[in-house]
Amino acid sequence: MSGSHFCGGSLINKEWVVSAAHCFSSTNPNGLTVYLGRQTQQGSNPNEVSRSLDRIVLHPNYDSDTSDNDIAMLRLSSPVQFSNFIRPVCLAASGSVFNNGTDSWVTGWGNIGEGVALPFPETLQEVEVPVVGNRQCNCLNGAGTITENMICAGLLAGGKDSCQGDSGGPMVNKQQTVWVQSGVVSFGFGCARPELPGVYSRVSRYQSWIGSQIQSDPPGFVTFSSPGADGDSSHTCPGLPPPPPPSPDVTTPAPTESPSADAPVCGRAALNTRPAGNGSVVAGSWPWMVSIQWNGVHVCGGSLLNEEILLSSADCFDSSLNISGWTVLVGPQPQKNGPDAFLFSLAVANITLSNATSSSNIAVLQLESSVELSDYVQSLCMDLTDQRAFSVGSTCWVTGWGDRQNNGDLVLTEMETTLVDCENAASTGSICTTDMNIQQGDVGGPLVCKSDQSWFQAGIIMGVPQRSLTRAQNILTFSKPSTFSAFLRETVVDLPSPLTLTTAAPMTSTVQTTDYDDDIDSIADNAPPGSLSLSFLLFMISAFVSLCW
Ligand code: 4AZ
Repeated sequence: MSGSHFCGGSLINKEWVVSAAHCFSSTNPNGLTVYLGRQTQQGSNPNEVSRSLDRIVLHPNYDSDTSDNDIAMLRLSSPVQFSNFIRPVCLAASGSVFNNGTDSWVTGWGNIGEGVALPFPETLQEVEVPVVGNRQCNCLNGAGTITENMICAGLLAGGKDSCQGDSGGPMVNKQQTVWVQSGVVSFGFGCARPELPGVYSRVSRYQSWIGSQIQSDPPGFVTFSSPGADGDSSHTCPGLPPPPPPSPDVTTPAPTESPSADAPVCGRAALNTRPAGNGSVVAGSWPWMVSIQWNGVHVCGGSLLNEEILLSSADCFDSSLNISGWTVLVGPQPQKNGPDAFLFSLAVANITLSNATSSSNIAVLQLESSVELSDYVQSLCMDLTDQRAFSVGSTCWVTGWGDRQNNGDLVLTEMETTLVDCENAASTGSICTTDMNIQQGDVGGPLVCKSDQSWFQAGIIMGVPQRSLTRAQNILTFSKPSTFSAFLRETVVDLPSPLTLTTAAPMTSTVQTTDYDDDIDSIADNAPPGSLSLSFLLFMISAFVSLCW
């Protein structure tokens, strides 16, 4: 800003930079410049490119009092060309694990000691620091200061740290040949003091948010996995609840266990033991299914997208009805009836309908409060970019409370089906299956398919199918969630990610080791003064990467 460095940042694709929210006093991008390929703040930088900004996006839940969610995204005024000096970093995917002691590197142009500016010519500094587990970091910094959205690093002896002016810059960890960003420099009590590790925003918590801001050229998300058990889980501290009892067998964690503190993930159905026959359902098989009820009577199905938002069909909702009459029942217990048939009943805070003109519409319901995720309550994954490409011949499932000889009882049933060609030029945005007995009570519910261990919503039941008298075999048509991707990204900001290895877009199929053509850009951010007193997944990398290093 005005020719002065104020914060760091990291390039994540050709036009987006990640930085810290506290670096920006407003979202006005005017007057800021980002420098890429820069080494020194003074003198010449032959490999440098600069860009102005056209957008600053602060995390919607950034809390300047607690520094929770201290992350921002900056969109460059135009894309930069990559070079040997300018290249995007990979980002830690949701579900990444950084055990206590994980080797990390932080870079920046901040102070080299408390109140000690980086001397001329202000060359970029690097420091190597180990991760300090969240329990221990909370203990050291004061119980309650470190949230799940933060990750700490530093030496107990002090002497190495980030500092004022380093804010917004990256903390990275090398996994095989790939550098993965785990943190964004956020805060600390002083710099490099003994027993006060630096605090970073935990990048893996923001995969959905970051993805939701970027329309094309997705950044490279990579799951970082620390080997072995995390020593931090047994760290004891007076102000903290006691650590959980040790797992009976660390080599085979129970399948019901959450993968890491970086969850939630979507599409997990730990109790779904396919294959099973068509018919009534075992509890927990379809943990995202919700029953949407008007005055206590089931009207439509729906699918949970996160702890407080669900998806259904707009056909289920009439704007003349008072919202207080709707309830959503979550956590179906199919073998039970009556009041015990669901784990939770929640009121509806908001119903938002999409406004597509070329197709029927979907409804997004916001619940009055969040539900607690468990084996019986999970969110379903959404493939908003059609990257999963569920192909003709795949086996998928429809679940719902349609009346299929249930004598009026509310029974969740499941129907296996096969994806078929839609056979209709007007079917873009649709996905089709062989015939099933879909009833009014099923409308709003999902067509689900499994991909890479996770369940995805491949289609939405928009209405009761019209029976064709001219065809021997009916083909059922469902709307694809991707048809409504813009609407869903806007109304459901936090879409959890599947527990897979990466979500990077397949751009090229091999790791590039040769030079790229150049491209550049620059970044700037404004923050409090700071600086560094710095002193097996390879196969998937080859499958997905070219994009980050
Ligand atoms: C700062 O003021 C700052 N030791 C950044 C990082 C750290 C301390 C202060 C971590 O921007």
